[in-house]
Amino acid sequence: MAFEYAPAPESRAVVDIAPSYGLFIDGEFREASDGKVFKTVSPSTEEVLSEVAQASAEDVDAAVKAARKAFEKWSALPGSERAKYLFRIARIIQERSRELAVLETLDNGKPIKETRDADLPLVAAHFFYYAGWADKLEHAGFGPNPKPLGVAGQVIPWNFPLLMLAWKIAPALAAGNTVVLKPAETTPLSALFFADICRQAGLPKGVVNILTGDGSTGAALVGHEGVDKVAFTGSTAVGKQIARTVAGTDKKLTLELGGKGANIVFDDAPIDQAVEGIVGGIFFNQGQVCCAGSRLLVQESIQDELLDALKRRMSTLRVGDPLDKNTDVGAINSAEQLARITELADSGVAEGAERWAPACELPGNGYWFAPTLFTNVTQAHRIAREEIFGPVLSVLSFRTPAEAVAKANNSQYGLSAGIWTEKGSRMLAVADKLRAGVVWANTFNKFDPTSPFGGYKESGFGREGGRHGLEAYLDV
Ligand code: TAP
Repeated sequence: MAFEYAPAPESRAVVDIAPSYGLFIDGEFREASDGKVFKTVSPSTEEVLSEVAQASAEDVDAAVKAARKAFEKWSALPGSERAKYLFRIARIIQERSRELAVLETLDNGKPIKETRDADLPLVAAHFFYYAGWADKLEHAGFGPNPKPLGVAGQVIPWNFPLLMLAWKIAPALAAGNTVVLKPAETTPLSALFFADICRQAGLPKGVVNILTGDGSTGAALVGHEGVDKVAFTGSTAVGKQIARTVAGTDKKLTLELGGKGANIVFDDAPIDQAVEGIVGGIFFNQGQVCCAGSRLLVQESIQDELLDALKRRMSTLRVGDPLDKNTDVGAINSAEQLARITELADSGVAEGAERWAPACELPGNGYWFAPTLFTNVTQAHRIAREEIFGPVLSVLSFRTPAEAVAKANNSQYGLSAGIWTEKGSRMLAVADKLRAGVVWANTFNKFDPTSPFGGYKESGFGREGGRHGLEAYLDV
């Protein structure tokens, strides 16, 4: 199994995809204990990319045991030695970023422009950043002698497969933990490629284990008694289930869940800049972003002008082949996700909102949804309350800053928000009142490994990124 050479069609000749992949346990690729496999398809063509092992509870046990064994030596290494491995991994990611970008685009459906210019540089940056912390943990503000927790069980979603892996694995290893990670069922390939990078970097066996599988694999991992720390990113429903599993044990838990971010545009905002921010906020990664700016709150006096400009800009978005460097909006990750988006968008029409989308031809095969805008939206509408996780923007208006804050905070979620205004004082005053873990001002969807990320309310708890991100992996 593993990364044997497989001839690839011209369009994706940059990366070799083997016909089948095993689980990465204790530094080796191996078949699932019961021989089960599943297929991973390209959401833009529905072509089967590869067949991947489906980890059983027995495999989870083997991976956790391998991680436990590796923990003894890994945690005892001087931080400066762990840093060397992380720096090496970061450099290999940079060297192989073309392959990784194409692989991620094939398996996820997101535009190559994004994997190349956003995902991959951020992935490498996270490993570089946490490599820098590995020998400075006693200066991180958590006391003189912070200790790693042990084995981290990590479950990640499909929207940023490799970036979510980096958010989870880089701080865990820097802090001296070992890892068992389960990627999402629809996007297993870049995590397996990463396993190969771990081997290339000479990372000791068992420090990183990758288990492909479905929700049952995730549940077995989270519930395994040998896991000391659970880190989960995904839906609020599964997050709640995991919190129940972990309750009453001594496992440490961080949850990064859904969102319904408000992007607030005041009447003094630079309109063109705001339009770019709104488009990036909701159409980046087809809107399949937990911190997407999926609710546009616009001050009433500029609503018509802003919506005209926004519709003009949306009409220029290129939807289609994600491997085409000019594509702005790629494929939806799966048929299931497309069905969820379609159902919620239809509910918007049924509840009386007005739907608009630019004329655009969608490819025949694959899973596609045109960039869509809803006006006449009320706060009671499902499209204003529920996370759509797709390229669908709900527009609401407000008259005063107080009304904007009240509407922005009227959500079960509290992950992200954006403010567009020329006034610095208004930026600070509004940001202070927003119950959102991240507030961007005159920009949106900007990420940096040095800054903590996480939510309030049903968006979860704990912070990833920055110095705060270390705390989740240390006994402090
Ligand atoms: P989830 O079901 O939450 O999937 C996230 C991860 O958890 C995947 O690896 C999944 O495995 C795994 N998982 C599923 N059930 C589990 C369980 N009982 N115990 C442990 N792990 C489990 O998300 P989804 O179904 O892909 O998407 C559903 C909705 O969640 C989306 O429409 C979106 O609203 C939201 N979502 C939010 C985020 C973020 S970043 N906040 C990310 C993805 C999705 P499988 O992939 O094999 O099912």
